[in-house]
Amino acid sequence: MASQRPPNVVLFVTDQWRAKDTGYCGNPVVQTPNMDRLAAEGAGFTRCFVQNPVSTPSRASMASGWYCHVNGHRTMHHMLRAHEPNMLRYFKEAGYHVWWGGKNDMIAEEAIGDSCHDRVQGTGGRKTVNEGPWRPGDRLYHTFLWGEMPENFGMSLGDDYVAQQAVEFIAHPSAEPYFMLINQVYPHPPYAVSEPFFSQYDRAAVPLPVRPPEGFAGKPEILKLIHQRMRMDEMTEDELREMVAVYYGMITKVDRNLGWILGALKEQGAWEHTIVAATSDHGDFAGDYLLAEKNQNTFEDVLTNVPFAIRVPGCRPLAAPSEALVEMIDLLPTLAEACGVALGHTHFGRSLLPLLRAVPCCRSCEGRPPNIASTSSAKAGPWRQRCTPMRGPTRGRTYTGRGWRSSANARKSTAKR
Ligand SMILES: [Ca+2]
Repeated sequence: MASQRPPNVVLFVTDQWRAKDTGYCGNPVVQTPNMDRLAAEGAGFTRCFVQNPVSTPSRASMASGWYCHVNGHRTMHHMLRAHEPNMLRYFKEAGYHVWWGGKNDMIAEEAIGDSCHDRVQGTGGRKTVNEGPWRPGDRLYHTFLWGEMPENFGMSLGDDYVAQQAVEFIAHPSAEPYFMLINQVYPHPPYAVSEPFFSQYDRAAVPLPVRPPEGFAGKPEILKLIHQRMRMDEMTEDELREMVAVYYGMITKVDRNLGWILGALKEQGAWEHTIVAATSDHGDFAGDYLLAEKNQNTFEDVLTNVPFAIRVPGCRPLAAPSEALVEMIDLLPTLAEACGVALGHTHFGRSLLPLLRAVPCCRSCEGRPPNIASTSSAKAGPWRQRCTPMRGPTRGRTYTGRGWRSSANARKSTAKR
């Protein structure tokens, strides 16, 4: 019956966009009208944290609901394999048409065929490598600050191609409900963007990056060493502002592409039966602590706190952005619950639907503000101890790392490790 048709899902994932440089999170300078609109029409979270500051561990966690250490997804080289659970395959096996555009960094080659129907990758334009203005030995060579690029800049063209292909699919969708993963590379460094985004921001109006503590006291030694190698302390104030302004331009460009997707869903009449979520796999230093890019296993907030907005049809918009602590591993159980997709493995995320529906998330929350959640992160807020975590499925098969078991035994086994 048509009324029982599950909603479509559109998941828009950028690369290296941090929460502090998002309009709805309170940044008064950067222009992110489409992310802000999604947050206003649904829910925007200001304290969403990813599980790792680099792509593959973060994306593997997003797709599996596992923390990085659960099954060895700690580095860029260990993607989700065929015997491991992943978000795309769950939806495919549930009858969804799965469209996946853009970069991977998530699912091993052996499992891609089982995880999607359509695989669209960005093409065209010049290649990124060696397009920068600096050569080895130049003072700014390691800073990733490239500045203005031509319109046919490869990274930029690839994003646009994927977003336009997504728009095309939305205009000519599958007969089945669809699940779209739209990956974008921006605002991943190099800090490089074409007009009009390059000149969009007044260099005098963007904030100066946060300075590191004296001697990097209290910070991992590796950050100080990377800082020295990047020669970031040789950058002038004008160059640091230039880095921020270009990074903002890249953010506004990828937000423009999100706008294409939101517009297509509304134009095609799909808005009211499509869940839309937009986020990033991790953040970026963008000059903070006199660092650029990101670094594995350094958990600064600028790297782990990402924008996250989601709209679920039928849920009323939140009155304001939510300060609830949420994690990227919460995405899988949220989408699964909203779409009636059963998850058959032990995972560590928690559905956000109670927050989106503005109802108490557990008995302990009764009478509390509805946008307060509990999670297991060190960033837990004041309500952490008040909420009883309701993690993972309590029935069906459970994945233990050694295979599938019935849930009761498996949960006991997992707990011992
Ligand atoms: Ca990334």
